[in-house]
Amino acid sequence: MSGLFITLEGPEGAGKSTNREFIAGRLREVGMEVQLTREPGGTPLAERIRELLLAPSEEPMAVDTELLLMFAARAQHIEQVIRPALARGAVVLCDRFTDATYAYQGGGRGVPLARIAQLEAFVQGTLQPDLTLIFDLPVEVGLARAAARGRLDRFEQEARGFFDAVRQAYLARATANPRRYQIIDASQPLADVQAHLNKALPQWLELARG
Ligand code: T5A
Repeated sequence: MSGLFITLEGPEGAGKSTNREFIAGRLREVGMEVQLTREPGGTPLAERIRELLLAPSEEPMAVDTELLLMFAARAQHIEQVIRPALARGAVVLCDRFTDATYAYQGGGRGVPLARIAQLEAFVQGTLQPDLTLIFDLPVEVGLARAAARGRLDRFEQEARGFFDAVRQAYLARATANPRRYQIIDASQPLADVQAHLNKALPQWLELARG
């Protein structure tokens, strides 16, 4: 594979979607082909799985069901979108990927990390992001931003402690592998976040290309 696989991560309302567009713009300006995508989702079938995952429902979703649906959607997304885009040399810019599973299902729901690692190996083989940007901010700031948009999805309805655990899980992964992760202070005004991205992006891309 000759492309570059970049993932955007972080707790709720961190600004991933907003900054995904910004980063895509910068990369296209320098002539790169960018495949914008997201998880759960990214293909019509995976987007249907996303709907199942996010819709509030009277029947509680078992933790293992949630975990397996995340990886089912991911398997479809990898085969239909991610691998073909990387094979043609594109930059894949993906809003959430397996780090979110470690953070939400691992940190938030308490799924043993070894179980997630088994599914990760099964579904991804050796596929891993080259660069992961973690948009980090205090939980209450992110939840306020998400709430300002209106109706909350199934995850956004979780208790505060869940999101604290999600945030800590992301930070622990970044600390354990500083080469792949860059942490961005997403509590700053958007203009400051984007000025930082603009400045640091060329250097991060160079690092990611190894
Ligand atoms: N999930 C996902 C799992 O549990 N396991 C997994 O394996 C995967 C892949 C859906 C959910 O699925 C879970 C995690 C999620 O709960 P999602 O829809 O991608 O995933 O996640 P959300 O976090 O819900 O997406 P959001 O849209 O809420 O967050 P974003 O994309 O980080 O934030 P964004 O860009 O939409 O911004 C939110 C608001 O804040 C404003 C924006 O204008 C927008 O209104 N904003 C700022 N305001 C002030 N200052 C800034 N710096 C701002 N940046 C953005």
